[in-house]
Amino acid sequence: MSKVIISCAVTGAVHTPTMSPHLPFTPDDIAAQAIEAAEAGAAILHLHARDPQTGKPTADPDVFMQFLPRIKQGTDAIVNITTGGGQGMSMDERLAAPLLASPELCSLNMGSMNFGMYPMLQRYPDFKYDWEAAHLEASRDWVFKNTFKDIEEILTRLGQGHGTKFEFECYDTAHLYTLAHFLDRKLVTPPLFVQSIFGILGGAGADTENLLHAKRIADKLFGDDYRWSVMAAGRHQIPFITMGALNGANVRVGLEDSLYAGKGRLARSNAEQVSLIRSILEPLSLDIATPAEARGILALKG
Ligand code: KMH
Ligand code: ZN
Repeated sequence: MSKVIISCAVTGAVHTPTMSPHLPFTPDDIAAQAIEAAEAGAAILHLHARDPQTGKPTADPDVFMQFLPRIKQGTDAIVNITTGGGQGMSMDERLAAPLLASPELCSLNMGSMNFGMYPMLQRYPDFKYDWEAAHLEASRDWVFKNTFKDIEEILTRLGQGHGTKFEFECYDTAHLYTLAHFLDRKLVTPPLFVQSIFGILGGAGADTENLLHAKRIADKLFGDDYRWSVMAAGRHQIPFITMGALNGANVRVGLEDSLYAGKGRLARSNAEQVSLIRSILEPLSLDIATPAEARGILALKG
C-alpha cells in the first residue's frame, strides 16, 4: 500500500482571528506553525498570507516573502501556495506570489462556485477586528471565480512556465470532469493530485456517499493517473479524512479547514492536527510519506 501524504493548510482565507487565538496570521507565526507541522509529519504545507496587523487575507507577495524563505530554510516539506487567494482578489493578485516564488505545488480550484462563510456569523457575536464580520457577510454575494479561462491561465503561466504541479481542488463531481477536460487537452500531466473537498457550503456535502462517489468517478476518469487526497471542513475534518485514507486517499489537515482537534476543543496548533491524524492512521498500518517520498509519488520538480 502506498504511503499517505499529509498536507497541512496552515491558515487559509476563511477563518478569522476572533474564532481562535491559535490561528496563525503574522509571518512569524505562520512560519513557526508551518515548520512545526512539517516536524509532526506534514509533507506538504499549503500556504496563504494574511495582513500581519489584522489577520485579513492578503495576496501581497511581500508578505508571502516574509515567511516563505524561513519555511524553506526550516524544513524539507513541499511548499504549496494558494492560487485561490481570498474574497475580492483579482486573478493577477492571486498569481503574483506563486509566479514570484515558483513553488513545486500550487492549489488550483476546478470551478466557479458559491462559497458560504456567512453562517459562521451566528456563532461569533463579537469580533476583534473590523474586517471580520464584513468578510463573512460578503460571502453571501460572492462568486469564487475559477472560469475555464482562469484555470487555463494558471496551467499555462505556472504549470508550463514554471514546472509547478497542482493540488486540483474538486468541490464536487463536476470538477473532476473539468479536470478530465484539461487532461484531454494535455494541459495537465499525470500523476494528477486530486483533492476532494467536502462540507463547504456551495460544494458537495460531507456525506459518505459523496466521498465514495468522488472516488468512483475519479477512478473512471483517471485510472492510475491520479493520486487522491481528501479534506473536509470543520467538524467533518478528521472523520472524513480517516474514511478517505481507509479508501486509499492521502489527507489534508490544517486550521484553514478546521479550527478543532476534538469535539469542542480548539486545536492549539496546526501540528496538533497533524499529530492527531497520524495517531489514527499509524495504528491502522497506514504509513506516512516523507517529503522526499511525496515528491516521488506526485512527480514534483523538487
Ligand atoms: N479553502 C479550501 C476549501 C485554495 O487555497 O486555492 C481550499 C483551498 C483553495 O485551499
Ligand atoms: Zn487554501
